[in-house]
Amino acid sequence: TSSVTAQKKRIGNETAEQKKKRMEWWTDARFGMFIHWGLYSLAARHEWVKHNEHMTNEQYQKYFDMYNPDHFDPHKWARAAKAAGMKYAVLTTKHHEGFCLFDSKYTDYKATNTKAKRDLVKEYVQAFRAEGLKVGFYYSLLDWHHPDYTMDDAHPLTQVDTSQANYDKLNKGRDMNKYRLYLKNQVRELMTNYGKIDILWLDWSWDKGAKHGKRDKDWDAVNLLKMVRQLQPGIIVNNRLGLEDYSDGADFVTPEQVSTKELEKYKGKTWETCQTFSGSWGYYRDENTWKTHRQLLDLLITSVSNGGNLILNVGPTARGEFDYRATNALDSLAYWMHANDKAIYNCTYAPADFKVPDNTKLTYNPQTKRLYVHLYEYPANGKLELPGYKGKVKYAQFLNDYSELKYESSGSNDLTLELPKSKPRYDIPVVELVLQ
Ligand code: FHN
Repeated sequence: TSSVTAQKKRIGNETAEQKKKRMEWWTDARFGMFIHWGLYSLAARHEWVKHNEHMTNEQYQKYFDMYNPDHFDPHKWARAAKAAGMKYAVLTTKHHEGFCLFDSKYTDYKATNTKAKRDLVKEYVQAFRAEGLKVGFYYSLLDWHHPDYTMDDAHPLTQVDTSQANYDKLNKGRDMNKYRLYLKNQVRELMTNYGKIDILWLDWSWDKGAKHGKRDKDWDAVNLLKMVRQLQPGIIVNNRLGLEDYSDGADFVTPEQVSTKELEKYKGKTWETCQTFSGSWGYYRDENTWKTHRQLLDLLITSVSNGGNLILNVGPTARGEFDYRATNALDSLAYWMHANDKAIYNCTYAPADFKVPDNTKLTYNPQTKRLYVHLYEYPANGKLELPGYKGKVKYAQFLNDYSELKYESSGSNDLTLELPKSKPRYDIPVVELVLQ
């Protein structure tokens, strides 16, 4: 059938079963940390600051000259991610600004040539592996610094004058073939020089029809992916190379900054939603649109209750630290995950025959046959109605302290769970049901 053909078309001819096995750790992990860190962290007003303020390379050079992350300690980052229950991390090795956090031999625009004089990617890999986390690399396909990257609709220099004449003037002397080779060489370095890499998060390609947008042919995407999979056979790759469907070798789709309601559309696919604590991915000093603890919990629970992953972003400061807002958010997640991580790891959406009780969301562990009822609202009358659950449950408890919860049948097919008057001290407490 066409899906088998498409499957066969996959790079390396991997079968669906083999792909499932390769991705098992990722699917079970459910929760990761995104880290956006670069020269834009000094500007401290969004990782697109070069675009937003139409800066030339010369105008942006001051951040390179000032870059000196004297408080950078990736072990602290790794410990914070681990405590928050994150099982993997993805660090920007190069964002659109073109600055490389790794010691690439193909450019001088790199951290080892700044006052840092360090291969920050190497230290990140070592620290996160030491804490038992899986390591991923984000790599920007776009490059607003490279002299051969031809103009697109996001390049800082095309924002004031979007005429074709300006594009042509700016592109004079630029050779996209040279940039394509640079891109391939750097991805090869990343896939070769840092040991086993678990995730490659490439970013991004325009939708079809964009006037000056770039897609798969610009990146030589199929050959790039072939090289990646040859160098790192177990690696998991996202879907932003501008290729079509899964047959291109992409492993998961990446709904970005979408609402929890929107996440319901992805049930049944292989997906990870990428989200920020605030609006910006890079450190933004004056941003005050920070998600509450409950909003972050809701993102995590809703992702898993629809069979997907959440990767939550931190934008470290130019000194290499998580600021107090990120630390507070991570600490609150750590408190909740310490008690309730069984309702996240190895979980997915509930079997269809379990109705969702009012003001709750469900996650389910198919291996242990445990159903988790996330109490978004705590019933004032101390009773949790479980419609149609009669005969399906053999034990109930709070997950946070394994304290038994009694229940009785309250109608032909329903159960009523007796809850204590005082709500457990979690923003969203979790009831664990052991199924028959
Ligand atoms: O333009 C980037 C953005 O800065 C950020 O890196 C996000 C993360 O998914 N990706 C692009 C926007 O989709």
